[in-house]
Amino acid sequence: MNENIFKSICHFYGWKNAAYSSIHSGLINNTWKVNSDSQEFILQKINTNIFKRADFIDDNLKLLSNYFKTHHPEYLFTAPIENKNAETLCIVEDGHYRSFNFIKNSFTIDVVQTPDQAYEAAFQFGKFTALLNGLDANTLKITLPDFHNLSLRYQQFEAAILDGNAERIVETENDIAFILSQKNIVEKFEKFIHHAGAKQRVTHHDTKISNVLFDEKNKGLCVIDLDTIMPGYFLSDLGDMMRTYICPVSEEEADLSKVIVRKEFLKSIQDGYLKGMGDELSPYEKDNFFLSGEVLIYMQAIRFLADYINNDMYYGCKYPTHNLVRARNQIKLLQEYQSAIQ
Ligand code: GN1
Ligand code: MG
Repeated sequence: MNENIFKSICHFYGWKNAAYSSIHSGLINNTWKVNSDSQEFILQKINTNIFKRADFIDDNLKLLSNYFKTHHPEYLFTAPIENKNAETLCIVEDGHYRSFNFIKNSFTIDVVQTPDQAYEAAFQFGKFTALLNGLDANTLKITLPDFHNLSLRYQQFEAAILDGNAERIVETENDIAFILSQKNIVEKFEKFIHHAGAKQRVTHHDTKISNVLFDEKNKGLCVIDLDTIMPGYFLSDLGDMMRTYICPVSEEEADLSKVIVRKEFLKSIQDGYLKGMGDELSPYEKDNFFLSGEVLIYMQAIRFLADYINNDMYYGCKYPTHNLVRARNQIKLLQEYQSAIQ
């Protein structure tokens, strides 16, 4: 980060003697840990190429924070901190920043190693939605329109294979054919969302394991990374947990023989999520429990492959075939998942 920018941020928050170090996590926003007069903070720059309305994120977090304060004051909600003018969004020359108190003795993990961790995380995400069941989800602002709209993602993919990088389209012929062959998942998704038994609730939309804080006893504390909280279906949160907890390696893994499904983790996610959600899910939603993983893994495969074909405009890449590796990883995971839930 540029020193003058950091100075402006310190001025905004009133931080003295502050130093920062980068935290490499997440594909979209930049994150740092800040030490100021022996207090610790998390600082984040919002990627406004993707989140066009940083103010919507800020409004949502205020709404949620107030709701929790009134209805569940014991819940640890990691709202952005205020400066002395009660502002939570710090706008400086190069963009929008916000900061959070660092929760002492908490930690995050990048890969789920034990079924207990999967249980704890699933419980936390279920509990988060359940605690907010008295809040009308439609009062939240839409920070990313159509974020988990699989039909739209599919259409964007169709556009990519028409107009994208021609060489890459040829190179990924087999991957494209596989994605097209699975279009029935889009149909199942459409049927689901139009059914009276499917409900929109306050949904996190990014339930990967690094978005859960754990305490020293390895118990889940709360969920973080709250920018994509919007009205949504349970498919999103449960499905992204399936996508990211059941496999011993992450979406970055290029060795596809390592992309397998650990069935005992499926069970832990199921138990933790249902415990956290209490009586929330309808019988129809429960009947579609495992559709969640199919929809989310498929959507992520589509997004990575479309991004590769579109010359890595969204996710960026650290090496030329990075998004192709990610897409193939997710395609393999989808195949493994489909066999596991048979
Ligand atoms: C992005 O930035 P990060 O890692 O929290 C993406 C998610 C994807 C994820 C894949 C706003 O999340 O939808 O599942 O990458 N977030 C956005 O790693 O596109
Ligand atoms: Mg995120």
